[in-house]
Amino acid sequence: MVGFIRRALGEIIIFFDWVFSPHKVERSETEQNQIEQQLEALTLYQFRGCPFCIKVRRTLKRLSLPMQLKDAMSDPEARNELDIGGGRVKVPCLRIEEGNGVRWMYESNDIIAYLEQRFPS
Ligand SMILES: N[C@@H](CCC(=O)N[C@@H](CS)C(=O)NCC(=O)O)C(=O)O
Repeated sequence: MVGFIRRALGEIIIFFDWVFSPHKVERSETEQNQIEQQLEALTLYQFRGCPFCIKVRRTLKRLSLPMQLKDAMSDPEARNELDIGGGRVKVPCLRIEEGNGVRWMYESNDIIAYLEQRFPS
């Protein structure tokens, strides 16, 4: 029953997210291509109906960041990667490949602050 209510709420939030979709930042083609190259080092682990994940996905949309998304609810491989790599199955989590390793960033507000600072609008 709790699961059903949670899923229903998730669908309602997804609907409102779709209705009130954020405006996208516009960049020159060159600038956008450079950003998309940098995005190859980033992956967002998330659940479709999780409100914190929807908040981060809205930021991705607003900042025009077509990042790879992995659904850690429906994709067992993604769930396992998150569990082993990040240390727990909690979403959203941003996987950041850096020069000397991989960083797993939890907490939607931290992820949003990181994206806004790295890809300013
Ligand atoms: N404060 C966290 C909350 C994230 C959160 O509660 N996510 C839920 C899904 S909506 C989750 O992953 N729960 C599993 C857990 O906490 O182990 C954020 O803002 O990212």
